[in-house]
Amino acid sequence: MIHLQERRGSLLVGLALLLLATACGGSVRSGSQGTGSPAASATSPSPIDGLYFSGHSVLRFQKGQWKLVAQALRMAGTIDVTPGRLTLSNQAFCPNSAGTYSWAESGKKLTITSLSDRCPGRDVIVSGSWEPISPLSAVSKKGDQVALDDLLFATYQGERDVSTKTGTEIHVQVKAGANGYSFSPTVLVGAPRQQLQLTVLNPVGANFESIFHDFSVPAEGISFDLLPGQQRTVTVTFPASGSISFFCRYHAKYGQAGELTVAG
Ligand SMILES: [Cu+2]
Repeated sequence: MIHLQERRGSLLVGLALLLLATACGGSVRSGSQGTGSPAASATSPSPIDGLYFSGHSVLRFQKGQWKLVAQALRMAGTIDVTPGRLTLSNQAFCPNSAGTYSWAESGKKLTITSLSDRCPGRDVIVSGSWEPISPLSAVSKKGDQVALDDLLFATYQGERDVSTKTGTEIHVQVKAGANGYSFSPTVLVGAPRQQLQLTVLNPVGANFESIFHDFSVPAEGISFDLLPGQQRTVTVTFPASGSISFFCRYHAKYGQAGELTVAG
């Protein structure tokens, strides 16, 4: 179920991460990066505005802004789009290094090709074929690959309203078949600032592959491994509004991610 293309994508992303870290003279941070200072004109929609998925990364163009999430790497800045030409600029890592690309649409597929980019490694991640991906929504179905609020991607396995509960259980699992890596459920819906005793279980049995996983909530400093059959209970706190993501740090690149979200 781990396709060759996914492995190649992971290697490319890893290489780009290394290049970017080297260029910046520091480590690659997992936190959200600034979006720079958008120009006054950088607020209008472009013909390629939308959410795209490469198989390992999610890219969003929206009203003059771009944001790309590839595993732990988050990049964002402003875009200028003209027919066939795309310019990325004002990225926090590379504030003075614009990248110029050509773009073409075929059906719903967007192909981006690097022409010139002085930000080392960025062209490796941005260039290629991008398919549309839907954001997580009320119409998401089990098995769908969806983009979470923070642009991690996840294989959706349902949501659970825990707003009146003190605790619940979630599985970090690999089921046989395509898109087998997931959390079940993928979304926990709670009340603002609610605390929840969350038991994370790595299930074993005929329907699951027995491998070890991790449970990470970077926003809350949580990260621990789980051997097959092991479980651990941890207190998580819902945000005041919106969502925070959790994922398995080993398999987020295969869609093993989810979110704690506050309704409304
Ligand atoms: Cu995992």
